[in-house]
Amino acid sequence: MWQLFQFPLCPFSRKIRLLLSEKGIAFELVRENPWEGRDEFFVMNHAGRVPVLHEPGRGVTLCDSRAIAEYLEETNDKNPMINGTASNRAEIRRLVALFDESFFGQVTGPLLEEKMRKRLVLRQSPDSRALREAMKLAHENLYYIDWLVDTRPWLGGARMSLADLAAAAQISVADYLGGIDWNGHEQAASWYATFKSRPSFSPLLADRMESIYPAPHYADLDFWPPHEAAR
Ligand SMILES: N[C@@H](CCC(=O)N[C@@H](CS)C(=O)NCC(=O)O)C(=O)O
Repeated sequence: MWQLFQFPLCPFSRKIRLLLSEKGIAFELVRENPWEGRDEFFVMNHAGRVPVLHEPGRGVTLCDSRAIAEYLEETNDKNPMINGTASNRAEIRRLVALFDESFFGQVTGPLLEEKMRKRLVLRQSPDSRALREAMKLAHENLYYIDWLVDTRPWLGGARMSLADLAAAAQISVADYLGGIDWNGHEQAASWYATFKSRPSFSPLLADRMESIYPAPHYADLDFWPPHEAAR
């Protein structure tokens, strides 16, 4: 069986978890904290990063979430996630790059640094200015998702695709860390609510990172519209 080396708040690993589930591919999670720099892990992935997808029986080791996603698409026909015409597929890949690079660089990465790495690894307090900046940039990214949802059924086009999985993976981590304010983002929130209720998503919502507690609405399927009491 496939083994996915990951830790609960890694958005790139979450994207692969969603993809494996949507494709109905069996896998087990193996906990890896890349910051511990385990020698055996560096042998698997010279970059020392998760996710790594490993099949011990066949001796296959795949590194980097985009390489892994392409491999799974090429080797499994069920539920294609880089789908449609060549232009559609280019659009899906553009959005995956946008969420993996810009959203991660502006929002998820800084939130993980301030709220997870500083706490668990560096034993430092978060920098409130960096947190405010990440939340401000989260709003700007959510405005773009609002626009995408207004113009097409799914983020990448007519069908659900890897673009949705990449976006939902990043947002779910940012949301866990309290970095998402859904107010003013009705379209993005309704897209995320639909996504949140998919069976592939429930293991992510149940997952917890030790010592780091999720925002109160994180696992709530009815988080939108906000309840009266929470307004
Ligand atoms: N481009 C890589 C990024 C993976 C990545 O940045 N993983 C982070 C955790 S979310 C990591 O392992 N960081 C450890 C490090 O950079 O040393 C991918 O898509 O897989």
